[in-house]
Amino acid sequence: MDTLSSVSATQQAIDLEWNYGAHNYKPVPVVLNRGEGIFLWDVEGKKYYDFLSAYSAVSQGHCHPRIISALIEQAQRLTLTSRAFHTDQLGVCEKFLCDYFGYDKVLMMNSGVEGGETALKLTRKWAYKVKGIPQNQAKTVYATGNFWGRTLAAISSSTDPESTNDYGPLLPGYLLVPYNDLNALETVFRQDPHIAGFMVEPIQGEAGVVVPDEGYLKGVRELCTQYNVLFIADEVQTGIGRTGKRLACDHENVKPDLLVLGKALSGGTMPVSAVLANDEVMLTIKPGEHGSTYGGNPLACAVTMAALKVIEDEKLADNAARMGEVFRNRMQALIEKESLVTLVRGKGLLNAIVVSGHPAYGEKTAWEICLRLKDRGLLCKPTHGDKIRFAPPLVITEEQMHEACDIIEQTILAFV
Ligand code: IF1
Repeated sequence: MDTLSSVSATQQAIDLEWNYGAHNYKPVPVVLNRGEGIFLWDVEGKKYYDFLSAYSAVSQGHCHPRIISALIEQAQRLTLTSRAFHTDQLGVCEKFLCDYFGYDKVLMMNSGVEGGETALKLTRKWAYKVKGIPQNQAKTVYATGNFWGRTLAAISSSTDPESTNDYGPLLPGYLLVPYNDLNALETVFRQDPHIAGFMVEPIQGEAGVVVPDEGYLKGVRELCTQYNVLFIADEVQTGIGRTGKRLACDHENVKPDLLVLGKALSGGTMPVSAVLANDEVMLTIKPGEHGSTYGGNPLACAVTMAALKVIEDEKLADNAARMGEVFRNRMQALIEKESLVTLVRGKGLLNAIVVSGHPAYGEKTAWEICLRLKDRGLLCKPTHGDKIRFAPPLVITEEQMHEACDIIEQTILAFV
């Protein structure tokens, strides 16, 4: 056994995780201990561009001063009471969210998947109490390639064996249609009168930043209205400025019946999620029929309001739109240099490149590229084999974007 002094701080930390933590992740081998804005530092003091933003949860930048001061101020006063009692923060935050996104009411939860589960439960309640679907016959539709979390309800709609293998039996009452296919969606709506809702990501994140055709979201809205099916937009990853608009649905001016938010809702401080809907849907859940110990806690409310004010005051959606253009243009130039990059796609600062397999690395090429990017000071992670997602905090400047793209370009062109 090496003495601790001969093992780097990085390796020590990695060994501790390996020896005492579940092996449910394969992280990039870097150990981080500080974040500020778009930058992260590791335990060896090395600085990195963060091009993952904790999967779009740190859109306002690491440790944003306004959000952190809201966190500290509230944490020194009151953090949690449970919903057994009222607090001075919840109603203020609920009104803020409803005014900001334009809905009658909001139900606050914690993780993004709890937001999805809450939307599913609201949809079932609405199915039986409003639409009049017979008890236990309500169905919800999802798109192939969907990802909305790791609970059994979430993986029950998954088409990724890695998410579902050995976790059966899965939840019944689910139907799948191909993503970005309005004909398939209408067919299933027409064939089955017991459909209560269609939950869909406006851009599929985990599937590799799959952007649907222009008009897809508008078509979903029209079909859901026509067939009296709730349009549930999972904007946990695409929402809150990430795609260059307040919500990804805003690119087509469509308003979902249920809006699911998470991640950047709290600016990367703590898990906060929310489902927004109008009264016909939201009031189908009565007292005692749903909830969570930490749901809508005063600390979550304080950071949520600060996090959204930062998005608005710093015009981060507009910046995401502009910096996303810069990024995609730089990647397009790489494609034209006949490099390993075969495709770039995305909206705002939710982008991905597709890389061809290098003879020496095959399907591990994307992973190897990420390791070399790390060595050159940029952190990102592949998704589904040959795609690398690039999603920096929305506060990135044009100069920083070019610096980061220089690193990506040098790494790709030097990849032999
Ligand atoms: C992990 C993926 C991204 C999400 C959408 C709901 C949730 C997520 C569109 C649930 C969460 C996270 C989960 C996280 C990695 C990350 C992820 F790679 F897993 F798929 F972003 F694409 N809807 N996505 O993307 O939110 O319960 O996690 O708060 O599981 O490692 P959550």
